[in-house]
Amino acid sequence: MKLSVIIPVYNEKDTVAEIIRRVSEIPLEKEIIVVDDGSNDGTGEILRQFSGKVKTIVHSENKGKGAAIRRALCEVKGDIVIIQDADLEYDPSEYERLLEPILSGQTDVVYGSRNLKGNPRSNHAFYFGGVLLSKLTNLLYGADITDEATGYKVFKTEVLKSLNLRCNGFEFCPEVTAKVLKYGYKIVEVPVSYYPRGFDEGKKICWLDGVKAILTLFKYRF
Ligand SMILES: Nc1nc2c(ncn2[C@@H]2O[C@H](COP(=O)(O)OP(=O)(O)O)[C@@H](O)[C@H]2O)c(=O)[nH]1
Ligand SMILES: [Mg+2]
Repeated sequence: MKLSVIIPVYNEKDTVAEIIRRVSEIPLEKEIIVVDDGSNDGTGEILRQFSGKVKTIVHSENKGKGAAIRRALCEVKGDIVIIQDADLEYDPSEYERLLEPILSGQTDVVYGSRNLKGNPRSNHAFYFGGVLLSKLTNLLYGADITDEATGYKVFKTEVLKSLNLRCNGFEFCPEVTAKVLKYGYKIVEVPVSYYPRGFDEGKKICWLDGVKAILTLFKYRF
């Protein structure tokens, strides 16, 4: 079993080297695919230090997280894909637990839920926005998940490739969730740790992405 770690990156000069180091240390057979999505803060220079160790794809201009993941997916050679954000909000030492339900044949899709253990919360808007998105997902798709917007999403490669993803931005999450459920796959959640960062630390997602997420969940339902 080979794991493909996709890391979408946009202007993360303070954290990208550390997250690549942490992912590299995980004792699993894996490839790391980084997509530098038009960064202009020096992230590109940092990534050059890792040439040979990670596969780096460079977008000359910023296209969005969804576009970056779709581009990386064309290069994936592993059997299982995990999406890894380039900040330090999630902890790669939890990969083994995240992979277990797929490796044991229980499911094809795993989400790491931040709400199944006592994690610090990001600000109220993010936290309650996330709860709302999860409840709406459950209502529209008959699912039973607690963290739709989690960064830790794990898929059998063939499943992710079959979803025909179209989105460019942060709608990646609701699009992938909607299609996975619509096509009848079960999402198994595993509790994960969460170390929320603020806008001053480079967080890019904003309230408008929450509105787009709601619209995206409706769009693929009907
Ligand atoms: N490729 C790409 N990645 C992005 C973009 N915006 C944010 N990201 C990455 O997506 C991840 C999550 O971003 P973040 O702002 O922390 O949002 P959150 O973790 O989903 O709340 C980080 O790794 C960012 O570098 C973008 O425009 N393009
Ligand atoms: Mg983040």
